[in-house]
Amino acid sequence: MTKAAVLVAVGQPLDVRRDIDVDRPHAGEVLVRMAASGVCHSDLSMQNGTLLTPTPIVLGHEGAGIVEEVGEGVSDLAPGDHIVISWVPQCGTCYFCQRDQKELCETTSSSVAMGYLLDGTTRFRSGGQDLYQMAAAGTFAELSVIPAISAIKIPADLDLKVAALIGCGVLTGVGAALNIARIAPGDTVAVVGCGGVGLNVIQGARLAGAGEIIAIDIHPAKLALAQAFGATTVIDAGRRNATSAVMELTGQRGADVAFEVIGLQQTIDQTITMTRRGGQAVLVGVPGMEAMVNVPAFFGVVLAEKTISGCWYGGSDVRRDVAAIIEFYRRGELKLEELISQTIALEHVNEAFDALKAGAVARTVIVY
Ligand code: PAD
Ligand code: ZN
Repeated sequence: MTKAAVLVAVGQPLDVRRDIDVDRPHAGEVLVRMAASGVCHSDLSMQNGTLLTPTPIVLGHEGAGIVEEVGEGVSDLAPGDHIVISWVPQCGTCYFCQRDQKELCETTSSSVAMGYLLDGTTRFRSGGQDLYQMAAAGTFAELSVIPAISAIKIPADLDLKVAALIGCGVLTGVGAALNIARIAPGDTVAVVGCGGVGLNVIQGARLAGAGEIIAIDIHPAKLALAQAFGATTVIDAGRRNATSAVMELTGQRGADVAFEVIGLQQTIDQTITMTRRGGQAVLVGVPGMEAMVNVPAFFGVVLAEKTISGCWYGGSDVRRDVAAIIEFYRRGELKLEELISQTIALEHVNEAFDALKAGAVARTVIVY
C-alpha cells in the first residue's frame, strides 16, 4: 500500500489517497521509495486539461528517491541506489536515440503518452481500478514502479530534494540553452517566463557564455530571482510591452536567441517577434492544443532567416546530462537549492498548485 495524489477527473483537485496498491516491479522495472518530488507547471497543465491525459492518474514527473526492489533482468541498479527519475525513458537503440535525440525516443513515447509503463500496463490500483502513471512514473506517490531505464543513478551524498528538480526543471531549462539553442559567447538572450524552468534557462544561458540575459516576467519577485540566477536586465511585462522593451535594448535588432518558457499564445508570438533576423526562437513552454506558431513565411522566415526551435525535455540525453548538471552544481556553477521556494507534505499538493497558478513560487518540493 502507498499514499499517492490522484487526478480522478480533469479539472478536479487531486485526491490524496492512502490505500493504493502497488504491484511489485515486473521485468525491466524498479520499485522506488520516493524522497522528493517537485511540482512543475506540466502537472498543473494535466490537472486543468491544457495537456491531454487519461484519468484516473497518479501525477508527478519530477522526482528522486531510493531503489527498493529491482525486477527481473535489471543488473545496473540495486536496492539502496539513489536515483533521479527521467520522465522520458530512453531506450538507447531506436532511430532517435542513435541520433543523439534521446528525448524523442520512439520505443517509449506512445506508452508514456497513454499513461502506461512500457508494457502497456500500470502498477497502481485503487478501489478495484487501475490508475495511470504520468510519464511512466507518478512521483506524487510514496512508492512507485518505473522502468529501470528511467532511473538515473546519482551519488548518495546529493540532497534528494535538489536531485528531484534535476529530473525536469533543471534538465529542461539548462538543456534548452546548452543542447537546443546555439548561443555564441557574448550573445544577447531573452527569456520570457522565469518560473522553475525559465530560471534554469537563465543559468544555462550564463553557462553558454551569453553576454546579456534579459529576463521577462509579470511578477517582480520572479525578476529578482532571475537576477540572482544570472539575468543582466529585467523587464516587468505587467508594466511594459516585452517585445518593444527587448527591441529597444538591442538597437531595434532583437535578441540573438529568445526563449518562451510559459506556454501562452501571446508570449509565443512575442518571443518570435523579439528574435533578431538570423536568430533563434526556442519554444519550451507547453501551450494549449489550439495555440499556433504565427509567422509570415517570407518576411518572418525566408527573408528573416529566423529559426524556430521546439524543445522537448531540454534535448536531454538523461544519463549524460544528469551527470553534467551534478558536476556544474558541485563546482558552484549552477544554483539548485535556490530554486526551492517551499517544501510541503503530499497532503498539501493542491495548495502547491494554487501557488503555481498565482506565480508565487519557483518550485514547491513535496518531501516524503
Ligand atoms: P511556472 O508557472 O513556474 O513559470 C511560468 C512563469 O511565467 C511564472 O513566473 C509567471 O509569473 C510567468 N508568466 C505568466 N504569464 C506571463 C506573461 N504573460 N508574461 C510574462 N511572464 C508570465 O512554470 P514552469 O517554469 O514550471 O513551466 C513553464 C512552462 O514550461 C510550462 O508550460 C511547462 O508545462 C513547460 C515545460 N515544458 C517542458 C518541455 O519539455 N518543453 C518541460 C517542463 C515544463
Ligand atoms: Zn516538468
